[in-house]
Amino acid sequence: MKSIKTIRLIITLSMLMILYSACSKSSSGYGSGGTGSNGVSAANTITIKSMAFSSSSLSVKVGTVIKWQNDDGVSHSATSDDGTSFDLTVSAGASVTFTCSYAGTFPYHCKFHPGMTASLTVSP
Ligand SMILES: [Cu+2]
Repeated sequence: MKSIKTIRLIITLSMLMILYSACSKSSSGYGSGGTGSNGVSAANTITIKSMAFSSSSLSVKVGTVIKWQNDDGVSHSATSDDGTSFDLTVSAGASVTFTCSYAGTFPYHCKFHPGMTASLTVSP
């Protein structure tokens, strides 16, 4: 039983890696160690607090590392509306950094709370 679960997990992870092949998720922290910046500037950090993304509209250049920081007590996600560009779960109190490898405008939402929406614009 345990091995089936493990295999399922591996398959799920493989699928996620395929999904994320265009853009790359680089790390996630499980934040007891304070608010480490991971080298990401405040300007490129999107804070999730009180069920909202702030800022709700971020513009960066290709190759910029951005970070979603979840200051709420529940998990959120940053999920691109196109369903393919990114789908990052950000656990309560944790952060996820992300490097987008191509230009575009990416409206996104939280898949757990569809009322939470924002937009990421990546320019060449
Ligand atoms: Cu949410």
